[in-house]
Amino acid sequence: MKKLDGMVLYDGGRAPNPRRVQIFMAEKGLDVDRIQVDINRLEQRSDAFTRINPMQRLPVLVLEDGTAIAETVAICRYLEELHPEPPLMGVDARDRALVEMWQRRVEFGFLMPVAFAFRHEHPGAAHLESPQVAEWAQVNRPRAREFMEFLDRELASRPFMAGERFTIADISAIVGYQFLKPARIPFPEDLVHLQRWYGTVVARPSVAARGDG
Ligand SMILES: N[C@@H](CCC(=O)N[C@@H](CS)C(=O)NCC(=O)O)C(=O)O
Repeated sequence: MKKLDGMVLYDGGRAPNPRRVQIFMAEKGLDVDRIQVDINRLEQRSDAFTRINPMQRLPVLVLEDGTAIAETVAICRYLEELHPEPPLMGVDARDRALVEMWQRRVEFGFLMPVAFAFRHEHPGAAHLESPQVAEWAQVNRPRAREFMEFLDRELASRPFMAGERFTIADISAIVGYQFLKPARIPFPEDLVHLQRWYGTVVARPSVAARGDG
């Protein structure tokens, strides 16, 4: 593990976006000092944290000069530029565009509907999402399922979301997949290509990595 000096990651345990950065860093063999922010106790809404990220969301990477980088993909982009190996965001102009395309498709087409299904109906998310609109959760469950069917068709002809190589698009899809249960969306056991993909990626040591010790 290579330790990133002078930076602090405000981490959020097992929540999906903090998990994306945890997996991304583990894939690159990077470690960093972390401060755990307890989302369930709404520590992200404290005055102290709001000064770091006015959006009150995690994760956030704070650099030595005090610059606060929020937004998961922005953090990953920064780390990718500092530590390009192994590449997780593409290797040339064409590949970077395709990885970005799939990362965005997965984030907006899969991760978001799964998150909406959780946040708008799960009693454990009531303190995070106010008001909770149960109908919005119900609208998003079939959308998540339809997107998984789309991914299943795509994965019939390639091993990973964006092609032949594991990338950030797979990381976003993994956290979405692992959030199906709390979102009360059935596992897509009938989607054989998606299941094959998941069986491969879940075996990667990075997926078991935790940022909270
Ligand atoms: N667009 C942001 C979203 C970050 C986000 O929503 N993080 C969640 C944890 S997965 C959070 O901090 N939730 C706190 C809250 O809802 O109050 C990103 O990509 O990092």
